[in-house]
Amino acid sequence: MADPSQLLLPIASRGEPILQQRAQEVADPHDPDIQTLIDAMLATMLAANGIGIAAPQVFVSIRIIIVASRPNPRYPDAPLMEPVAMLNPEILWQSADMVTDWEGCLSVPDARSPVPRAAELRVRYLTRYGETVEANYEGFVARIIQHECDHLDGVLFVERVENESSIVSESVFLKMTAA
Ligand code: K3U
Ligand code: ZN
Repeated sequence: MADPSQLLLPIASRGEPILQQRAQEVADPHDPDIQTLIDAMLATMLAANGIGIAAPQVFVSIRIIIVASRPNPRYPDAPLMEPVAMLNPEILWQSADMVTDWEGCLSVPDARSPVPRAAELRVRYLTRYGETVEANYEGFVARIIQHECDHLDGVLFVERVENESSIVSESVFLKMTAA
């Protein structure tokens, strides 16, 4: 078995041009390079304590995201799910109903902000095995999907905030959200 530490990839930080570009479609999910990339994205996300990741964040401009909700202090009721790799995800529908809640990003260290997102959505994607899936999501998982799909279109969460002054450091975020 490969050493998992060999799969860790560098994470692009805000300012890298790749984070501002539209990523290309995956042509062939069965390509061994695509399978290796998915495994490396998963290992990198877990090592960074993330709950999602998009390929441009690891310097690959291709349309793959991983969504991996789990309960956490800010979202204790978030569903625990096996990480799902979504290839060429398309948001087919999203609710007009918006919810504003806190987000962070592995590519924007030490920044948190409330971000308005659609409460529900329907997404179509290819699995890593090449099967087409359509599914509805709501709440925190819908938020992660929108955040990660934005990365595929070169958009960071800080560009979605309603008021720049609402962007705060991790330490201020922890104080503001302490019970
Ligand atoms: O905000 C983060 C977090 C981690 C564990 C529990 C709760 C929150 C870390 S940042 C994160 O995981 C991003 C992943 C990124 F940067 F690759 F896109 C995903 C995300 C976090 C919060 C809201 C929406 C999306
Ligand atoms: Zn992000």
